[in-house]
Amino acid sequence: MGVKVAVFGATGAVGKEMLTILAERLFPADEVYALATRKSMGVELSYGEKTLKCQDVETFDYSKVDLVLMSAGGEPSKEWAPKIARAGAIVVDNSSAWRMDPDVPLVVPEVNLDALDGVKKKGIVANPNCSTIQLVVALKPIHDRAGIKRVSCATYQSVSGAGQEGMDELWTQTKGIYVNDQPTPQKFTKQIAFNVIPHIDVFMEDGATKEEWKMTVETKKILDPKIKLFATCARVPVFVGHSIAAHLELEDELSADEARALLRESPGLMVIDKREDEGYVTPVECVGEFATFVSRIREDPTVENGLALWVVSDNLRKGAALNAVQIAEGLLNKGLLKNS
Ligand code: 2RA
Repeated sequence: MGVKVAVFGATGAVGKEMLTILAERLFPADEVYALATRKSMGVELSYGEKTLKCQDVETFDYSKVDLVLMSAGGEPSKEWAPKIARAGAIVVDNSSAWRMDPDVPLVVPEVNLDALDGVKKKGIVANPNCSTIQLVVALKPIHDRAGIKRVSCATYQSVSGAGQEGMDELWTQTKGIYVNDQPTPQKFTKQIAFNVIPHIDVFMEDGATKEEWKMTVETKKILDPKIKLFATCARVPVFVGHSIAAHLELEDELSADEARALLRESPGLMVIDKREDEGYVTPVECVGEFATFVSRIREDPTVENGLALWVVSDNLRKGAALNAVQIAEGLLNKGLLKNS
């Protein structure tokens, strides 16, 4: 018997991608439900060749599904994930609400798939932050081979990380500048068109933003608590695709050639790295792809065993919806779904 799946927050950018990727990867579902708030009732959404009508998150019977993929923000997740788990379904949540809960596994399948066994505690699995996901996929093989002591990174995050509103703001502002109609920033704190904003999420006591804090604490939970990570996260005028410049300090020496060969054979990664024009990946080329791309692999002579990487991935796919569906595949393969 197939799995019964619901997507909670189906009308959002990530929710729509979850439906698309469930179909693309032929996830063995015999029922898929699109759920959204009352204002979206009846909205039609694509699930492969099928069209689903949105149902109400408030009245849906969660006891009839095995799995709920959630992308609806932290507050709805805090309210609904425990209720849904009590109804017997496993929740894969894309918000930050449960990521640091010690009884909730935080999972990137290429990195710590076996952490899924912890789902039995609360019936909830947390999907990490998009920039964390693509980073740890690239860090994992290097950490296993040469040990990572420290990572310093800068991110260049697309506006779709802030949802449909973020994409709409970039589009409207960009058009507005050409016709001298400068709409005041709404979603972002400053103009995003033709600009870069070194601020994602809220500021914390130590001057870091919560996005930067997430990269540190989530990398420690997923990969290794001993790794020291310092990040600066910026928003850039790109619609989809996050990029990260990562600078690593390793325990053991690893040449750029060795790193390139290692990453080439590692799961979830595609290495595009030639020291010539076009020999690297840019965000526009990663859109719609499953892979996390690695380019500009270089030794860093300014530190002992230094290595630099350029890591690019579709933040709506591997950074959110694809990772959530891969978690669902892992739950199924491990026999952790009630119908698996
Ligand atoms: C962002 N990582 O890019 C955050 C949430 N998706 O805005």
